[in-house]
Amino acid sequence: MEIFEQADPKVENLADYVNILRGTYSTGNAPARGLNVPIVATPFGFNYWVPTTDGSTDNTPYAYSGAEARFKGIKISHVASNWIGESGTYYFSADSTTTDYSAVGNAIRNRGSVFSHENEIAKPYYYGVTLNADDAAAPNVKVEVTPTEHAAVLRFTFPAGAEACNIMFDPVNARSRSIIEFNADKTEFHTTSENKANGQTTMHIVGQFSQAPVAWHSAGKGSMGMFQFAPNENKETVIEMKVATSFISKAQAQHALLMEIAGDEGFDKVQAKALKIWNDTLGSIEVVGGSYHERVTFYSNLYRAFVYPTSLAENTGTNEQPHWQHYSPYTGKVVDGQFVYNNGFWDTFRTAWPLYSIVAPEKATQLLDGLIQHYREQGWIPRWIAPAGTDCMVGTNSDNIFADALNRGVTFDVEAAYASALRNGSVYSVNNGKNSYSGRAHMDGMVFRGYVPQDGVTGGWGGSEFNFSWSMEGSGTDFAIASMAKYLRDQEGSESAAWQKYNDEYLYFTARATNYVHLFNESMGGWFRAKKSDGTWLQTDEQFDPTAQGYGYCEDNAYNYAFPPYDGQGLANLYGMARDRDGQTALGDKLDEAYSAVGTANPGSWTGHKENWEGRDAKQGQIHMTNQPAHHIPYMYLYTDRPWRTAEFVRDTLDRLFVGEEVGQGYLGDDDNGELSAWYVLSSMGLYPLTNGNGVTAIGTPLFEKVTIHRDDGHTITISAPGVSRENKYVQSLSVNGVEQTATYLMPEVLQRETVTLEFTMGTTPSKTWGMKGADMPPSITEGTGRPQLLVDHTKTEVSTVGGGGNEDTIATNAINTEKLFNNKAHDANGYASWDGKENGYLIYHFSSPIQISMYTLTSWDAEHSPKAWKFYGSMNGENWTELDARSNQSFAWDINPTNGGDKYTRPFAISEEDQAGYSDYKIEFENAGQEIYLAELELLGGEFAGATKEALLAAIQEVEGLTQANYAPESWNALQTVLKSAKIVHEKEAATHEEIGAAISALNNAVSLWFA
Ligand SMILES: [Ca+2]
Ligand SMILES: [Ca+2]
Ligand SMILES: [Ca+2]
Repeated sequence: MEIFEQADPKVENLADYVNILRGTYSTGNAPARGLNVPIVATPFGFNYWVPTTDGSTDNTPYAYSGAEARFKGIKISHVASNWIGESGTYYFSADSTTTDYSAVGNAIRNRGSVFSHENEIAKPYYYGVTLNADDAAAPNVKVEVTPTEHAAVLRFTFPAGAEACNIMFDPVNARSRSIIEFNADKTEFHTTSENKANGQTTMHIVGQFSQAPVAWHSAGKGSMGMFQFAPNENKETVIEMKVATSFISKAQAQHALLMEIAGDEGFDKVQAKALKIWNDTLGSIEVVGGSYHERVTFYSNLYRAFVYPTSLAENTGTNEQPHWQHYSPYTGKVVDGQFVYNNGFWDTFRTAWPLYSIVAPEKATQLLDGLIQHYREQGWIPRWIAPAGTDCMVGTNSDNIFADALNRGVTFDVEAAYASALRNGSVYSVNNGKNSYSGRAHMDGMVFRGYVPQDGVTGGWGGSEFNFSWSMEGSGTDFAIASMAKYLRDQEGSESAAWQKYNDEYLYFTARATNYVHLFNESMGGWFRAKKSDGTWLQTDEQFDPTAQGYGYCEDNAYNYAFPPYDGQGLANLYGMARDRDGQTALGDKLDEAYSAVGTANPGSWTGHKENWEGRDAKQGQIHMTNQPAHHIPYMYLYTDRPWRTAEFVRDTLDRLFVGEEVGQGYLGDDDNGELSAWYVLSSMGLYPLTNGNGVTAIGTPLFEKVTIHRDDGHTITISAPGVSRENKYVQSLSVNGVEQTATYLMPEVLQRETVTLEFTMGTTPSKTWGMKGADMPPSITEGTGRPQLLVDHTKTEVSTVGGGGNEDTIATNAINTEKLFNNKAHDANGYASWDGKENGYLIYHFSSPIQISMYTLTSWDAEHSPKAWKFYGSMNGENWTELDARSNQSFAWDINPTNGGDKYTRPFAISEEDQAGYSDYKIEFENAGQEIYLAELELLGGEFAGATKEALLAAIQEVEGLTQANYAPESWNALQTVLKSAKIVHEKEAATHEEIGAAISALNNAVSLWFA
């Protein structure tokens, strides 16, 4: 064995740090090391030009090693990911041995040439490989490609004396009517790809050769074949082929070729231009320090983050006066504007989009415009776009993308983006889960319960297996909507109608953002667990295993779903209550326990193994940095009494989990359209978009001595950390534009200044001051140390119409089918309450005991029959009414893509704080007599424990006292008695608050449902 030190290669161009083969040592269901496609393209380009070795799959076309690692050709590709698929494909390859043209029936993907990685150069702007001398098909032939946005040049170099000089072509999955047509002198050809998955249409391909082929052969119409060129006897034969594509027309492909590659420009000139584009793009972040490996990782990851999303826009104008148009995968028409795809937002919202906003806000404007275009064309932004929507993952995380970008100062069509987010959060549509795969699943009930139960609710992605995660993502995306609403409200003059609507939505979605609390179970030190529709837990403590995947958790387990990031203070408080200690300490302990737990790969109820294995291999206890649910977790230490632990686990991840690019690895899990890559780029700069949606940036630990971000709007952010190293990783102090701060976050406006300077002082031991004060923590929804404030509907599902008074909740109304207003369903067959409009419609809800209602919601049945004007009253006695709210000119319609009769739209209406009081009766009276009104649901929202009474507490106490000890295990019985004792103390306390009484009732109910014998 020989051990030697190799000097770092000298790198002149930033683009040459990039290794596009990182992450290609992967196949689908084995542990992945990136699961990446080697993409030669321009940044956020139109076509991918992909060296292909793996003929067995379209989705992961390059196998770094193994039996499939034989060169098949250069593929025009638009692959979204291994899991989503491919469209718009066409292969080109080389052959120097075929003179028997019957061999053209041998598809490229069944061929394959032997090559060595040593004879391969794989860069974003260039790929080239020289096939081995002993290869049977194309010995010593060199194949190269270099891209423009919509075109490329391929170069085939055949050695002197080659038997034949053939360029093979193969539409592979696109054969149906693909045919080669030539112009008169055979220097230009046109063909199509019919690989039209998921809304993609016919791709036109136009090619031009540097010399005319002497012949061409095809196995038949729409089949593979070859172009044949005359070989030189005594010198190399070099054939260049310029290729452009279009999803609009053949003429547009020709137009693109003319615009992007001048007639006299050959391969080398195009390559020089592509190199400059990538040098400029990667030069938006300059790093000083770090090892060669770290710079390769940094720039390779920056490339990876900047190669998605893909653009579908084509310039039908000129270079001087561009006119951007695209084929719409929704309408099938060619329309104006930008359009982007190849993105799954459950992945990319976390890091990739915030990275665009921080580094390239002007590019982000264009990308966001291309994303909003999905809403403009079909009224929804899908969860996964490839290019039309596809049904994958849980939650409408485009909401977070817009909220984060808005709060980071990026300019875009905020009204349309907000409408998209609001629709996701407010509307049950007949479209949910259908063709467009739009909106959130389970909207017919989640809005009213505050969570998606694990039983009796199916139909969203994952069946019912991931219902817990649908709830948790719902909470996080509601936080994003609230963040946007607040921003938009603050742009309005107060008292305007727009201000009032945004304010209602801000308050409502802020409350809904704390719905994660519904799933918090205080038992066993506190866990977020799946719940059933009757409010009990899916599993008893005995059944519950926090290492198990499935049981509601999407792609991960309870450990990795234990730390939702939007309300760190509230989260800490919950753990504090579960553990009877200070919240910051309790959350710190919880995180330490997760990081020090024994790593396992327990699939639980889930069928997949891949993410399990990857997570265990990360060797960070039960925390799985290999997959998205955990990506923010190391930063959650910023909400604890030990914020320095963030530096330890961020640094550990940067140091250990991005290695192996020398053998096609480089990641410890799927990169997922640049998301894991963007995690590395941001984290290595010491920045992280932890509370994703409000534009706040958390501070971790920088990796490089100096980083300079040259934003595309001309701003400059400089981050310096002199002497930083693996040992010297703890932040001691931070000065922001010369001002010292101990806060571990930056407010949104800080990174938007024209010049920003962050100067870190690093140390080898944790600082005693950095991040240690309560006020140093990133902002949270919850303030103080109490339980996060939930807003719940206080109406009962079973309510009689006897009318007025008594100990039961009752209603009085002139509507019919009023039970449909309280059944917690937006949509059920013929399921609406209606007023016939012969007189003003009204409904009085009488509570058995007074409750302070702070907001009410109305859910439309359809836009046409929704109410337009009404007044809302409260009363202490059912006789004297106080007006609490009045509305007019209201609408429940969507301007874009209204769904006839289908959309159930829940709108919140807040009661001003000074008007709120503990009323026993509430009345809504509509003012549009003469018009029929239909409503699907009505809610009266107040604090979680606003209705808690001592009578109810006494009933709960008596229920527990009536239980039989013999039915319980001794420890369950003892725990129950402890809760009972505390409840009795609250009951005897004269001045007990609603919150204390409610918490006692809730603890009793919880104990009874969990601790069965
Ligand atoms: Ca993943
Ligand atoms: Ca209903
Ligand atoms: Ca309800």
